[in-house]
Amino acid sequence: MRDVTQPLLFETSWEVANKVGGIYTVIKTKVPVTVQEYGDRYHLTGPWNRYSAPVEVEEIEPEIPAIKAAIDSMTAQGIQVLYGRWLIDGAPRVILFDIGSAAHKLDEWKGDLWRVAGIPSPPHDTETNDSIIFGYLNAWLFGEVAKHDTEHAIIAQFHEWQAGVGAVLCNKRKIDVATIFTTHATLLGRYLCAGNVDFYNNLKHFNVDEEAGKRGIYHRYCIERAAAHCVDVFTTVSNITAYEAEYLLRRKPDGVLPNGLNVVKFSAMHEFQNLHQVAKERINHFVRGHFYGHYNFELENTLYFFTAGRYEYRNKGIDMYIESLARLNARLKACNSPITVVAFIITPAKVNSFTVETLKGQALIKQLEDTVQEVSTRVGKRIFEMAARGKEPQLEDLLTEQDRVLLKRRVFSLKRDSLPPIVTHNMVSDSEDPVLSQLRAVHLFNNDDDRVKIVFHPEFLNANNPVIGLDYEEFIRGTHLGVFPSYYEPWGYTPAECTVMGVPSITTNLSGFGCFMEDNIVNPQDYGIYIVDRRLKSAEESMDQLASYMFEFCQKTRRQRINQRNRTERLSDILDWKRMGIEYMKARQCALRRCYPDSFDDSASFSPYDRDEHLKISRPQSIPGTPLIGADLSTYDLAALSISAELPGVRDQEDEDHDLRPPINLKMKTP
Ligand code: U2F
Ligand code: UDP
Ligand code: G6P
Repeated sequence: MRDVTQPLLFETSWEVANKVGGIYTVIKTKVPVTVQEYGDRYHLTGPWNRYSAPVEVEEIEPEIPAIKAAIDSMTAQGIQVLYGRWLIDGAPRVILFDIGSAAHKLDEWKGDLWRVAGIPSPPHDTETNDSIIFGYLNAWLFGEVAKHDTEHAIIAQFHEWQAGVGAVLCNKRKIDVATIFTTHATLLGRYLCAGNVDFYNNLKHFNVDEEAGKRGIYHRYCIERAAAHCVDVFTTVSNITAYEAEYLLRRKPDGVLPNGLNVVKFSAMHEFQNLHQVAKERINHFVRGHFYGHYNFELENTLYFFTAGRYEYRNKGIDMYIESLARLNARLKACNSPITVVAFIITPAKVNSFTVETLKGQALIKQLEDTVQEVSTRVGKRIFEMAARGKEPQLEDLLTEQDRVLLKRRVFSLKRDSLPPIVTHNMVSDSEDPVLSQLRAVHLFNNDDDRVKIVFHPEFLNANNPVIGLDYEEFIRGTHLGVFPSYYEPWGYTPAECTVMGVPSITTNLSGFGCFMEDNIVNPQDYGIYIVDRRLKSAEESMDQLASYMFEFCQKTRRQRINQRNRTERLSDILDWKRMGIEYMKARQCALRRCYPDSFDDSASFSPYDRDEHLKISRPQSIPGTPLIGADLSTYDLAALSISAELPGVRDQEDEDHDLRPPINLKMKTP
């Protein structure tokens, strides 16, 4: 009987040491807590990306005999395998396969996949071909490990359909491993939502095979669905995706594994506020250059909003963001607001390069800055010289004629006939681009009297960028509000990332993150998490709600914004893997019990997903009026009043009133 107390753990994904998308963030940030639990018994398997592996992975010799034997047997048959440490926090061991080195097996494996699982594979879908090879290599590895190590229990967790073939084969070949399949979205969900489909209302009625076929993804869909059905434990990243998977993949997930983050806490509590100020100054610098000639607004009264993510125009809610910005613009104008909003859209589109106008703006502002620097140095010297001679400096003595001319020239060069550009790059298809088309339709052109200005940066940010020279993380810190009104979003890292950096954000009740916050906090809005209702409201009403949230945010004083950032940042703990990782532990336990029932006494009755209690985070103590106000006291279990050090709700120095009561969490009575 295998030892279930010291299992070996394998996690398999196309994004191990290979950045493609959000799953890379999931796996990479989760490593430290998993290594802490499993140590050397933890391995990740992925594709050997020859381009990134040299910087991501340090090659070492495998120490566990069964793993060494498994790799040796594969390399003996010509498969190239890299065994090493992934150079990230936690330094986990990785096993990377060179997919090309097994390409000669592709046809044989495709035939086999059809025979054993009835999964077809058309000839020219490279991504699917790679997934098939990857799946067969994983199954090969696990089969060998299970053969050479009969002492330990083995768990294999597969992420997303690209790793699905391995899960199917473990089942078909009856390899003695406990299996988990975790999907981070469903293929059909993503495709259906991107089209103009009323997805959530029709979820129960789609003819899934037909819809997959119409979109040319039937074979991929087969892999995803087979994987979901072949494993001991099937999971997704949020309740909303679990609901979707139940209908589209026809298996109700056993559990939900929400995505966490590796939260870095500063020892000085207000360090993140200081970082906001520093990063905002850098954005200010960009804005002065970008809006040259029309820079008629006060940066002290300017707020930075942004949306970011992959360019899925409808799924990410960029359409709703733009429409609501137009409404916000109208409202701010109507009330003569002193506030200007600069709204950024950061999403990679097909581009050629920065526009000349964009580069020119930054160059001009730099020139002006240099000139002012030179002139002020000279002025300083003159003041000093005069003062040293006992003469009180007079204003008119300070600027020479030459300085005046120089400054005049610089100021003159800042005049321009055109409006400040909307987009920073030359787009490959300017006239058809959905963002640009909609901005034109709603007339957001960066006119002087517009209170909402737009900057569309159709490329992800990085610090070497000559225009906004900031990393994405630094950029987020400098902004005031992240806006992510997604229609299809299994989790949504972007608002979660804002939260841990203390930046308030707007999300929706169609995103995994939004639902998670709604589930865990009594009133998320108090903590700077605004949730737009896209489920029960019409699109029109949702846009109005979004515009109202943004408008309300514009009414806040600086002090209120600082206060709100503190509250937002306090939510970090609930997004930390130290807490979120617990759901992964439950899934593994469940898989072990289902795979090796004889090793457990209580397997039949055990269910890790029975939650006996569900604590919500109460309203912040600084909100006048605790959750008791207006609440029906009879629904609370007052005997269970508990003081918690772990959950937020803790007051902060910056909070406006000076109520120093400890945080109280009310447990709901079980009905
Ligand atoms: C789901 O997201 P996915 O991983 O399926 O989304 P992808 O299209 O694969 O990846 C988006 C990622 O691409 C990255 C960026 C994102 O993490 O960091 N990226 C980049 O860094 N640079 C580029 O030039 C292009 C892309 C799901 F839809 C989400 O809701 C979940 O949060 C996620 C994780 O569970 O899985
Ligand atoms: N992101 C980035 N650079 C940018 C903008 C976004 O690296 O300039 C990243 C961001 O940090 C986040 C990811 O893109 O991790 C988006 O993930 P999300 O879960 O929101 O959506 P997904 O793209 O995975 O569907
Ligand atoms: C941080 C800094 C403060 C600064 C404030 C600006 O809190 O620590 O010094 O005044 O940010 O906030 P704002 O919301 O106006 O960017």
